[in-house]
Amino acid sequence: MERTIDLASKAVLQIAEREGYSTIWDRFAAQVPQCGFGELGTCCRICLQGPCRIDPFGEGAQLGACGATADTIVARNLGRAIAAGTAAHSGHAKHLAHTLLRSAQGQAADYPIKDEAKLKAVAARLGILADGKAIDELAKEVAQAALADFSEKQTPVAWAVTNVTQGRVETFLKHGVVPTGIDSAISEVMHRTSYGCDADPVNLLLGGVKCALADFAGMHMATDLADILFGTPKPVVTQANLGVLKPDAVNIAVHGHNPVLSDIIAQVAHELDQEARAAGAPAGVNLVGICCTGNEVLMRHGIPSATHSVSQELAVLTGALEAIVVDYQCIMPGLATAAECYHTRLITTMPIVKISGATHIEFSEEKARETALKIIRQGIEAFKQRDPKKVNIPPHQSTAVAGFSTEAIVGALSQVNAEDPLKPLIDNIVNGNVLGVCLFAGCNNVRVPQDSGYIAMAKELASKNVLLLATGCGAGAFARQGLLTGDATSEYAGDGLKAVLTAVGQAAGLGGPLPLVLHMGSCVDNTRAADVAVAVANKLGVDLDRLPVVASAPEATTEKAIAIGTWAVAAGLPTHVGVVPPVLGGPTVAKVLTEDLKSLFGGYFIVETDPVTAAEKLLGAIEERRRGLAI
Ligand code: BF8
Ligand code: SF4
Repeated sequence: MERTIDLASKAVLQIAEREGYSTIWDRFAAQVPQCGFGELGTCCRICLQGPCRIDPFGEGAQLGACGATADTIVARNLGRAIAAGTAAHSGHAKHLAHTLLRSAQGQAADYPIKDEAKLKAVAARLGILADGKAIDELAKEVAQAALADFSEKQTPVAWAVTNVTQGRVETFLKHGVVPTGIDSAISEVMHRTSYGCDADPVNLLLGGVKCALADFAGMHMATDLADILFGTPKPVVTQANLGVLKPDAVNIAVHGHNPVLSDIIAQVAHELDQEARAAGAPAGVNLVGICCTGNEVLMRHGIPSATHSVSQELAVLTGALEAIVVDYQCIMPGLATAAECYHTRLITTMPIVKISGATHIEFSEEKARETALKIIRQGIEAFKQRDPKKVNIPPHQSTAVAGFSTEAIVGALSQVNAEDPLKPLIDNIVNGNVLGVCLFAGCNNVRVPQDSGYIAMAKELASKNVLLLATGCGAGAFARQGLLTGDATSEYAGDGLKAVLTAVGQAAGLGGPLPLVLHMGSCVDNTRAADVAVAVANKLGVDLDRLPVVASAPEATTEKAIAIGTWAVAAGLPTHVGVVPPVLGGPTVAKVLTEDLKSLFGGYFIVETDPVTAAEKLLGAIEERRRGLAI
């Protein structure tokens, strides 16, 4: 199977092959064929009597030792994946809530409140009165409200129910899936899936939905608090792909998720340009991003994106990366092995993420600047050990226009209609210039030729006038492949979509169309897309499950992606997954996810590995929604 469609990745993979370095693709090949029970989701290791496995052909065991059915095992495994994804996203949010609290209490001088307007907007949404309060006092109350959302309480998780339509809240209440604490929702899944508890697959799945709504809350909180502390993104122009590494600079990559580390590094990196020059790098320090923390600094500072997800090791294999600085999530342990072959320093920074072979420099908000400078100096030191003969930076890079927060999109639309910014979007959806909206989210996956799913689907949907939004490593794929540009709009958009993107782009002063795909940020920023949908639904006076809005994760990988997909379905969206999740061994579970959830929430999963067929199925879902609205 082809490994990637990305030219830069192909070039570096050739070097890896020549030099005998293994990458994720080689290690994956060594795993094939993978365990059929695991692929179907019917392996249970929940108690010490296991592993128990259910024979998919009906000839061997049909029950686990305790009597658990295939559906129970599959539903429990899925629930635990959602809980893990929720723990990751909301752990990130909790971290930011503590940072905001410290900032408000004067204990984190490097983290001033950057966006007071966002702070006030979030406070207002939570019902916290701003009148006459000092900014720090308001920030403290918002941080405390955020932290209060984690524990079990009498009231729903505020970040879950204040960010959706009233209709959704009623639907969630009706089905008993409103979380009353983010951590307690995770804990409840762990409890109900433990030995000898919930054995009803549908009840288990509803428990998973409740946890996924806690995931939505945590993600939204992470975005809100990051905007308050670091600023709400505005359109920026930058570059993407491995070609952003510079032969004559100290190249430092930030990788992981939380801007609490990467934003400070972005703020101070150029203070050490002189030291880098003195070490022999005339171009100074060159900061680049990988994965979602890369998206965070790309959105707010225009820091170029080197790569994402499945190809992260390739940044090291260019031989030109001095340091790769990580916080948490999606950091492959294989990076340490790759770094050993070069002068690259892998630097871990969080107490919960240490990697054998890495250097650990613990990061704390109290000493943020100081630690950031120390980390950059590690890169400068490493530069002195760089072997010029091993440097192979592929020449590929693409221009990428990013920074489309909800506020930035509404801002661009308000240049067309200042009184009623959403009206131009809604009018164009109604008249069919814009057939519908598709949010692309999620990762790259070693099972799919890198970027191929995203690009094939986007071209197909855009040609049929579907407005495209993207986040996470999906946005990274579009950035690398040149789809975050006005030129891509001219080349691939259908006539209706092209006219709309051109009119808005010109009104917003871009001198040409908006990009074919609007980059809304990191994975937690999927909630920005949800905000746009909620605003449109409220304006139209219909609920989310009636909008011609769909979601797709063509190359999903992580437990976080499973949690996101589940809340997207609960929010009412037809949601495509391009990688078969481990649920097929549970026929009831598979049917509930792809069919029955529709009658409960309006949304449902579409599992389809062929991108063109997947695009056709999403177009069908959009058409069905349009017929429902009689447009
Ligand atoms: O949170 S898209 S591989 S980096 S999980 Fe990870 Fe997937 Fe990338 Fe960001 Ni999201
Ligand atoms: Fe087997 Fe039941 Fe234990 Fe799972 S919980 S490992 S199915 S005995």
